Amino acid sequence: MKKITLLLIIITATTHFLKAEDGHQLWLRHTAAKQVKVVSPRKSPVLTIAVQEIKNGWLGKDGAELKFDFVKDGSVTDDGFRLEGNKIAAKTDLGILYGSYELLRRQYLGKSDQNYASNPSYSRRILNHWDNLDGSVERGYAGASIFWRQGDSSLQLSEADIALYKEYARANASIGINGTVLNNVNASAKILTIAYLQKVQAIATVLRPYGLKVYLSVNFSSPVTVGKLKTADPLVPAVRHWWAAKAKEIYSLIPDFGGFLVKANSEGQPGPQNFGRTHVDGANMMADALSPFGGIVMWRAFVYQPSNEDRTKQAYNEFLKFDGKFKKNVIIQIKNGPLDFQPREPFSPLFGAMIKTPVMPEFQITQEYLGWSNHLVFLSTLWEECLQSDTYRNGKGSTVAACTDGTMDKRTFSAIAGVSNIGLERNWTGHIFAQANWYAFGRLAWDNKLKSEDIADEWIRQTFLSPTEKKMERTFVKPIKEMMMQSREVAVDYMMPLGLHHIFAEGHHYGPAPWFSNKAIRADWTSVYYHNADLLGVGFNRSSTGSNAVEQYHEPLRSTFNSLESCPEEYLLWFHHVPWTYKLKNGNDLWTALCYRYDSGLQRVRAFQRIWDSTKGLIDDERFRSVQSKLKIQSRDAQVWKDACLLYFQQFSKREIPYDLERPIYELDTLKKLTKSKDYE
Ligand code: BDP
Repeated sequence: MKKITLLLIIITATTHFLKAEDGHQLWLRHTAAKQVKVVSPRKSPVLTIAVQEIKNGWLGKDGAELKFDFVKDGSVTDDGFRLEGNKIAAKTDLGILYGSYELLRRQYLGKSDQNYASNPSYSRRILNHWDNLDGSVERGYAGASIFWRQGDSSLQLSEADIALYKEYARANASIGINGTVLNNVNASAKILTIAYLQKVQAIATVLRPYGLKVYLSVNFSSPVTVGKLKTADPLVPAVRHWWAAKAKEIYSLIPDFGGFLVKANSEGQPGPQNFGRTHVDGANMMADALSPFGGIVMWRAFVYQPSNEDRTKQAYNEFLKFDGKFKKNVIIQIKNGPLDFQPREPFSPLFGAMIKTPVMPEFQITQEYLGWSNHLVFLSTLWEECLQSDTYRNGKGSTVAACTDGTMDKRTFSAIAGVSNIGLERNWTGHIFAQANWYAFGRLAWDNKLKSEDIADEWIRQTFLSPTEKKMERTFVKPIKEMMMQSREVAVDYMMPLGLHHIFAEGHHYGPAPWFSNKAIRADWTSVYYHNADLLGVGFNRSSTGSNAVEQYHEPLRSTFNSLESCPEEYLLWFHHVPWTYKLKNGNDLWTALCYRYDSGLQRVRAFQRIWDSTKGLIDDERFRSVQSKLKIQSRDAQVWKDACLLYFQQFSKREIPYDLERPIYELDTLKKLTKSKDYE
């Protein structure tokens, strides 16, 4: 009998250990907490969570007393907080909760300073789930939707759902995310039917104590599809009335509902232009419906114009003319670059152009164009690069961060969105290192001045090390941090160096297809449209002699980008069609430089493999092996990228790949046959 019990204990302990290392715990590892007494002057569901978190994770003095203190002074704004010795001071309950997570983080990381204050950069820090109501996730690489996996068949939350949503909400709260859009921007109108709204209400109830507000993507045709009206024309009174009544219904179910996210007149989605109306007419109609309840409209700038105009100029052309015409509760949601979440783009000029209308950045956390959940790419550096780009809107220092977080215009209403990479996979994001991108988005949304290196450092320690661990500094933290910090640049090198963009395979966007062209579809959905390779050179001429996209940037950027000599090399082929023989700063001509970049990208992924293998035994085997096998895929893919792009462009440059570089190992014809994403498996 005794033996059996012992065996059971061992089995339970082992399975618990294994489960504990499958990545599900993210950056929130269980710790052996010390004793602490928490004193709160009031009670609320949010504060109950804060107390519990502190008790479960306290690593400060054993037997200490920690106080929550509600303050009114101006140093704390919004849901910000101040840590002072054994006190967390904040204005709101959520401020206390965010302060609690920060305090625990600092204890875990062994940061000894007693005083620390922090206020959020953006008032709304929102995840966008591109989750469809049938349970699939558009551009999702980590399994089915956590919200809609059963489709229509069950709109009730199970116990397992509730448990998962709590974990999800907790993870978000721990990094300051305070909103979530539960469905895809390519929205099904069904989301506004009562059966679905009741499910949204149930989800909102679970998320609320963690400070997470729910928002919905809505389909512009909903009044017709769901409401059985004859039109969705935003200026028709019956349509306006329908939206107002719908908003009222939503708020009766979810009093703190956040608002709508709208993709209109883009990629087949309906919008006001279907009725001869403008984006202003459409957005303002919804804004009127939501404003009595405090809701907002996030109207996306990702639109196309029905013209042959350079694709990257269209959002600016479409929206700038409406600056100042939107209602107060409308915010324009702009992707970081003017095209579409490419490995590298210059920032969207719209950030520095809209002056009277609030604008918000949209980042893509899910790696649609960056190797899905197979490639290790730390995106924080990409977002930091965008946020710190100077638009020169009001002269030097008008960064994208300052144009969007309200500081430049003294606005209190500001927002930032990240397209989620979360799915039902046990480790949430498919790749263990993709968790770092969820983490980094939250941290940057909270504080848009944080440095990616610090974010990586925090994430590594919380994800892989035990509290205040110091032994693995040289063997693990340093090399892994370096690898993360290089990873985006490495991906740019093996995919699209020197400003190349959108030379992906059609549709799935996983592998390379610079040869892709198709007269039957929009030219700006093909690769050849973007690289324009010919016998003279390669690149898109967006200078004043070409599409003149440079004119959308303020001086001195306009001139800097416009001239081949001053254009930063990382954007060279974005703004210029450059001769193969053109000499770059290091003396190499363009063709030679491209060859070295592609090769260096590949060689550095191989180096990542060596770095990772050298950490064997330092962390749990399960996560070690999972990352190890993903790196093998990344290494194979980088070879495919290098060979495909160099062999393809070589047909135009008519030059040899420098002989000191490793030779291609694939035939171009073989690579051209890889058309579906599963061909890469
Ligand atoms: C593109 C994606 C597509 C999205 C679209 C968008 O390929 O799946 O629906 O962006 O953001 O990048 O609306």
